[in-house]
Amino acid sequence: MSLKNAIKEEARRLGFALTGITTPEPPPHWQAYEHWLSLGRNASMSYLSDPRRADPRLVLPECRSILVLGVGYPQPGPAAQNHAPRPVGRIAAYAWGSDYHLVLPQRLKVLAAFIQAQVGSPVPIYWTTDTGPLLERDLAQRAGLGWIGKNTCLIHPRFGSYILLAEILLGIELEPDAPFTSDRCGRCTRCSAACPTGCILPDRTLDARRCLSYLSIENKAEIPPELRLQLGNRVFGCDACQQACPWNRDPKLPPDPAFNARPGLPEPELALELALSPQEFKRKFKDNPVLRSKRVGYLRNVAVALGNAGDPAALPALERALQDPEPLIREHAVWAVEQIQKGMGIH
Ligand code: B12
Repeated sequence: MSLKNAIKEEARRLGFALTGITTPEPPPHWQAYEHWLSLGRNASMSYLSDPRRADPRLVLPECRSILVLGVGYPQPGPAAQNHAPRPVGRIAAYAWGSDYHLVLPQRLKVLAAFIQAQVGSPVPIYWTTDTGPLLERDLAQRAGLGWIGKNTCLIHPRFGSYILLAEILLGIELEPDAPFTSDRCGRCTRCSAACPTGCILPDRTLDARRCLSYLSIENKAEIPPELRLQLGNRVFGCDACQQACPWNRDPKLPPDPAFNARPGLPEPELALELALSPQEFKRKFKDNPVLRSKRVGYLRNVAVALGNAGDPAALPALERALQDPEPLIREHAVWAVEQIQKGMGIH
C-alpha cells in the first residue's frame, strides 16, 4: 500500500470519514478573503487578519503537502416551532456533544505519530482544527472534499455540510487529490432567504456583524437591539443556512458519536439556564463548545431568548437576573422584561 493510502486508512480508522490531500500553495480565494477583511466583515475577530493565513508555508516553512480531514456531526431536524410547555433554547448542532477542539487534536496527534513511524525519520509537521491560521474551507475544496456553497460552508456532494474540518501540514510530498471543481448550488438561494438577518452576501461570504452565530458565540459585547428579535430562541450558534440547504436533506454521513447530544441538550429550558451560577455553568458545559461564550455570553443570549418567547411565567427568573453581577446580563434581562411586558400590553 502507498504511504498516501496507508495514511488515509489510518485517518478513517481514527474517525475521519473524509480525507484529501492538497498542495501547500496559497489558498485560492485569498484575494476575496483580504477584501472581506478590508470591509470589516470579520466584526471583532481580529485574529483573522493574521498574515500567515496567506500561505500555509508561513505556518510550516517545510510544508510540501496538506492532509485535509473531515468528520460528521449530528444533523438538526427542520427548524422547529417552540412547542415545549416551558420555553426552551436551541444550541447549534456542532455543540451538542464534546468540543471538537478537544476531540479532534487527540486523533490528529495519533495520526501524526503514525505518519512519523511510517516514514521512519522525523517529518516536519503541524496539525490544527479551526484555530490555526489557515483558510480551512479553501484547503478542503482544493483537497477534493466538496465545494464552497452560497452559505459559505464546505458542502460534500453526498454528506452535506454538517462536517468539521482539520488539517495536517506535512514536510513530505504526497500526491495531491483532484480539487472539487463543480459548483452544485446552481440557482438555489434558500440559504440566504432563510438567514434571519440577511447576512449571507452574494459573493460567497457573509457579514459576521449580522451573523447570529457570530453574535451569540464570538461577540463579547451586547447583541445589537435591532437584531435581538431575529435571534429567536438560539442561545449558542445558528444553523439556519445549513438547515435550509437541500444538500443536507438526507444525511448519509454517520455522525461521529463524540458529538452526540448530551442529556438536556440541544434544547435547554431557558428559565433554568438563566439561574446557572458560575460553578454550575462550568460543570454543565465542561468539555462542550458552549464554554467558549462564557457564562456571561450564554446568559446574555438566554435572556434575549426569554424575551422573544414572551412568556410572563419567565418574569420571576428575569427579575432575579436583574440582580446578576454581570452588567451585560442585567442589560439584556431589562430588554427581555420589556418585551414580555409589551406582549402583555404593559408599557
Ligand atoms: C471565523 C469563523 C466563523 C465566523 C465567520 C464565518 C464566515 N462564514 O466567514 C462565524 C463565527 C460567523 C462562524 C460561524 C460558523 N462556523 Co465557523 N469558522 C470560522 C473560521 C475560524 C474562519 C473562517 C473564515 O476565515 N471566514 C472568513 C470567510 C471569508 O472565509 P470562509 O468562511 O472560509 O469562506 C471562504 C469562502 O468565502 C471563499 N470564497 C470567497 N469568495 C469566493 C467566491 C467563490 C465563487 C467561491 C466558490 C468561494 C469564495 O473564500 C473563503 C476563504 O476560504 C473557520 C476555521 C478556519 N480556520 O478556517 C471556522 C469554520 C469555517 N466554521 C465552521 C462551523 C462549523 C461554523 C458554524 C456552522 C457554527 C454554527 N453552527 O454556529 C457557523 C456557520 C456559519 C457560516 N455560514 O459560515 C466550520 C465549517 C465547516 C464547513 N462544513 O464548512 C469551520 C471550517 C471550522 C472547522 N474546523 O470545522 N465561523
